[in-house]
Amino acid sequence: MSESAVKWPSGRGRFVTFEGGEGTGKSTQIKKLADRLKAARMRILVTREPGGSPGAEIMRHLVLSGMGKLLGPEAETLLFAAARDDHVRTVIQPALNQGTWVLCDRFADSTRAYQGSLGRVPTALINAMQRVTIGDLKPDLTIILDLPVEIGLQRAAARRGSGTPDRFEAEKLGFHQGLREAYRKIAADDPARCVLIDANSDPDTVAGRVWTVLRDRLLPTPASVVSL
Ligand code: Z5A
Repeated sequence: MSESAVKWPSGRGRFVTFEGGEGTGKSTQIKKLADRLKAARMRILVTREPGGSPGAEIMRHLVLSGMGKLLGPEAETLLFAAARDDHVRTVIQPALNQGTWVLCDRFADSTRAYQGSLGRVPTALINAMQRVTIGDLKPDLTIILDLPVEIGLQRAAARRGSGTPDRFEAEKLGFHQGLREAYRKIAADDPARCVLIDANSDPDTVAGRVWTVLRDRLLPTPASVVSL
């Protein structure tokens, strides 16, 4: 089924998040998906976390520079939460209400994986902050890109060139292996929302896998498809 043959759902937009470890190809895949959806005349907003709104971009600078780490894991988690609160209220929710589909590079699962599983911030605190920042908002679909850690780190290093690794890229190999496991567990625990996708192929092959999942999960059943 090509996108030109799809009867697009109307009403509230759909919220799709992309998650995964370093260099798994989230930004690359979001761009490919956005281009494909825009070509089908869908209204699409591409955004990212931390960041995505003017206030949250300030927080992004703080946490990625490593300044948040100095405050300790709980306070660093609060910075991510404050950024998310602004992003959801000022950007994501208004777009969804207007019928725009939102594709977001990282969201609340990143806090569970990085600060929860790896940073050992208690789940109760993460849950409490999630209630405050996103309330009932839940992604309609979360694509989790899965890739052997060494390959992801090689890709991230090649992209960075001679630049300095950010606060998370600089963590040791064991951290990134733990991250991969944390994401696999998130996918296994919530199969209604999350799909784990093998990202160890060329970008177009991975994009094909992403498209198949989105089509099967979020587009109308074949009975309502318009044949052109
Ligand atoms: N963080 C957190 O701790 N808690 C939170 O709640 C949130 C975030 C929301 C944000 O970093 C950091 O914040 C993040 C977690 C933490 N950790 N770090 N670092 P960021 O926004 O600067 O970066 P990122 O989200 O981590 O992205 P990334 O992992 O660096 O990259 P990516 O988006 O997954 O990959 P990419 O940019 O699309 O591709 C990387 C390179 O590989 C690039 O040169 C591509 O051309 C290449 N590429 C992509 N796909 C392929 C394939 N299929 N084959 C070969 N090469 C490829």
